[in-house]
Amino acid sequence: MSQKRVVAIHDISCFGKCSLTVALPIISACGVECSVIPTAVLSTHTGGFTGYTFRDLTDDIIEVAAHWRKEGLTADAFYTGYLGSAKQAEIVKGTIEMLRTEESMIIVDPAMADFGKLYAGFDSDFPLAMLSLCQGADIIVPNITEACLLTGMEYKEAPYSEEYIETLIERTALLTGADIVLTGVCFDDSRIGAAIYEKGELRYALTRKIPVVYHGTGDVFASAMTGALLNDRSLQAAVQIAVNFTRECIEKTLEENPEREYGVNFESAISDLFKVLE
Ligand code: PXL
Repeated sequence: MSQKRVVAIHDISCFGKCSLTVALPIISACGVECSVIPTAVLSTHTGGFTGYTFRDLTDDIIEVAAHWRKEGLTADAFYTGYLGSAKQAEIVKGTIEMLRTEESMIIVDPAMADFGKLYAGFDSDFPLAMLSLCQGADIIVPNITEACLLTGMEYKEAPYSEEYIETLIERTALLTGADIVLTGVCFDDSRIGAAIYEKGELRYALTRKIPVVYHGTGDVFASAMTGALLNDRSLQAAVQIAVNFTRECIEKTLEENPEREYGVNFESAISDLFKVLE
């Protein structure tokens, strides 16, 4: 079997582990080639830092895609994350349509918000552009806030009722036509994880809850899930692998107690991810 390839389309945050600096090592550790299309370069991520630089790379995306097309380069999966603007989301949608094959899997993490709020720097028109990108995806990986922004449903804080999660995930599925992996699902103080809505069926992949919040865990989760999917795991199995791996990264971080703005210590857990997929 030939090696699989993912094209990861995210920003580079030069400091603070998230987006491409997380997707590249994690997908590589899964034995999958990770080509990249950087969407922007920031000096740090935007959560917990102020005064960060932001260089938009929208024009480069168009040139990279044009060159790849000429060379006939494609991939088994396209995996998008943080995008710099509504216009860029539209261009990324066109780029994927141009480069994909019929078999390519499209995974969209609509990384734009958390804790009930859009990330700094996004305008209120951004969720609509992200919705359009999600509508071309096979699988989307929103957190609760992002699913609320996509559907217009009211954001609530955890713990959730099963009814709230079911309604939110069903509406997200109906609106996007994609399979949904909803993260940050938690019904009580002891467990947390993801809800999976696949071909009309709802399931859960939960683990024990560590009562801390770290930046970048959404990217760790979605990257591990992508790596597991390209290792031919079912969606349910890939999500459970990613849930367990994310919890392990949080545990390693907590043990060493570094500054939370820097992201989680996925490096200490990555060999376990590798072993699970062997
Ligand atoms: O982890 C998502 C993410 C990615 N990239 C940048 C971010 C964030 C979240 O805040 O700021 C630049």
